[in-house]
Amino acid sequence: MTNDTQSPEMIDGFHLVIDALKLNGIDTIFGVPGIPITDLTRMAQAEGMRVISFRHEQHAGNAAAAAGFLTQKPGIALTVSAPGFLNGLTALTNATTNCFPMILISGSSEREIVDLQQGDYEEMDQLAIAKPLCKAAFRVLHAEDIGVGVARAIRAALSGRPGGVYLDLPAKLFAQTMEAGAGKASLIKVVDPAPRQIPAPDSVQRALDLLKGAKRPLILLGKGAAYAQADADIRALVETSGIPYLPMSMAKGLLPDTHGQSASAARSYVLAEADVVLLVGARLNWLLSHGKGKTWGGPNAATRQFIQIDIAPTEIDSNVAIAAPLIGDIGSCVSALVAGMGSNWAKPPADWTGAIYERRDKNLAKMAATLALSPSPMNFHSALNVIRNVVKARPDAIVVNEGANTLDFARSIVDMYEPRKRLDVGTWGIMGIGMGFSIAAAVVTGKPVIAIEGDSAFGFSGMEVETICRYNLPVCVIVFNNNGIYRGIDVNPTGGADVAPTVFVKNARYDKMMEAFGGVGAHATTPQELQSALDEAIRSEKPTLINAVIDETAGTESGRITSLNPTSAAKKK
Ligand code: ADP
Ligand code: TPW
Ligand code: MG
Repeated sequence: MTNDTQSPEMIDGFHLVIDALKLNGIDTIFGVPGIPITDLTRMAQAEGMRVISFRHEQHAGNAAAAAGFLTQKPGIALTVSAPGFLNGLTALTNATTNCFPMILISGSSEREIVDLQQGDYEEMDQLAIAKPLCKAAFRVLHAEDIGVGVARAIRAALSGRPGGVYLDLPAKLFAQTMEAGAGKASLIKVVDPAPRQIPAPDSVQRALDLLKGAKRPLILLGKGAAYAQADADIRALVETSGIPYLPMSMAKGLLPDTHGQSASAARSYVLAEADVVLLVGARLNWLLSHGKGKTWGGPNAATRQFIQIDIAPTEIDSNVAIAAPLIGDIGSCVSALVAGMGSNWAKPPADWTGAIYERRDKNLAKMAATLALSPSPMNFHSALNVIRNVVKARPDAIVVNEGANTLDFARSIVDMYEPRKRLDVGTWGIMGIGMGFSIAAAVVTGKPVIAIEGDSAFGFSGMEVETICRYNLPVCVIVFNNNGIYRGIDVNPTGGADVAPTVFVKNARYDKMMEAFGGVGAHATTPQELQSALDEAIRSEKPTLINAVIDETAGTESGRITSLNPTSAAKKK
């Protein structure tokens, strides 16, 4: 005999967080357990969420960011207080820099103790630290506010320019209880978190007028265009206008890199020569030489005009004057342009397109000749040629790419055929995204992942190969092993026992790391060996790491951005 039926059913903070996420269609958490969120990970799994546990929070954070980019839903990273939070913060800030939506949920210590700085377990004023480093930051103190907190975090991450949001959940919150019915009623299902933003008609007309008068127009597609999932509109824009286009690295594949209007292999020519440039979800930051200087020289340097499509109005004029800003979401802006072009839009002058495609085809022929060579040891080209062919045969595979030479060569050699299949170092050129991005790509798409990793780059997240094995993910990591950062040949000028700062242990066997956790390791010294190991990885979908031995002399300092290294003007006497 009990009176249970009379006592109201209760719900705790743990379950309110889980229910709030689930209510909003969020089904995966990337994190590292510990006080105070261990039970949150257990309960989330028990409630049917996918909980992917990492070895370090930075990689969980990177996974959340990549999941956000791929799905247009904020990826969720979950960390413990102070050190776990800080470990995740780099990823949150990187996501914000890349305009990827994610939410870093971190447990935190007791406010009363933290604020009086009385030395709590893992004490830190996390909200204050996160605030300047992400798009928005919130803290929830009462169980009945969890619904609002999660809703605000989702809306902040997704609306306007997407970005990273910090959600601070103090330990005490999880244990709080409230009546279950009231708890359920307090949750919010976010309606239309990324509303369409229709561009003003006069801004569309201004852009069309400018394009119409162009003699040497160019379209530049950025990763904002890839994120927007307006693939058909973008294709229509390119093909209706007939304008040559250049994809930024993560916009590769929006149209296949083999598309007739691609100007990728004539990049320096088109940037220097274009008279009207239409930017679609691409910022004029360092990756585009700030829209000025030698890269953008040529005869039209003084008169070149830019049209910029972006959802963030304050992006406009950030580096150079934008003659025709088009503010809105990419789908709405691009479809408005296409509608305005009508059915008999005049294609750009043939002397312009002809000159581009002639240069491009010449450069592609030159590259084909280089790719056909098979030097021993392998160089970047001969190894990447293998991957290039595999991706051509499996265009649905996702390519993750980091390093310096390994990044720059892969970006230009490995053609992409489908949208959002390439994930890389992004706006910061950050090392360490490799395994986190790979894990997220495999988890959210179920497709095979090929991670093309410099040996240094791989080291930043290498321990996560255990995570890849634990979840049996179809990830094939290819370490471009040239014994170091950029090259393996630097020597200590003093003749001392320490090696030079840029070189690693010679002839390291990264493949053994994967074998240690039950995955497949392969050691490849020729394109044939690389080919058969990669083919087998794609076929079997088993976690695989291929140690690809690359000529240690083949790379250059900082890959293609050597010029960003400061050089001293001081003369040695
Ligand atoms: P890339 O590095 O490829 O050049 P950036 O990250 O510099 O690209 O630029 C992406 C831009 O896309 C950002 O300015 C961002 O505000 C914008 N953006 C992101 N999503 C959308 C969207 N749905 N509609 C319009 N602009 C968007
Ligand atoms: C978080 C600086 C840029 S590229 C790179 C480093 C350390 C590694 C290049 O060597 P790798 O590639 O990967 O072996 P390769 O083919 O040229 O030999 N810390 C962070 N981010 C960056 N960008 C760096 C350091 C860097
Ligand atoms: Mg290297």
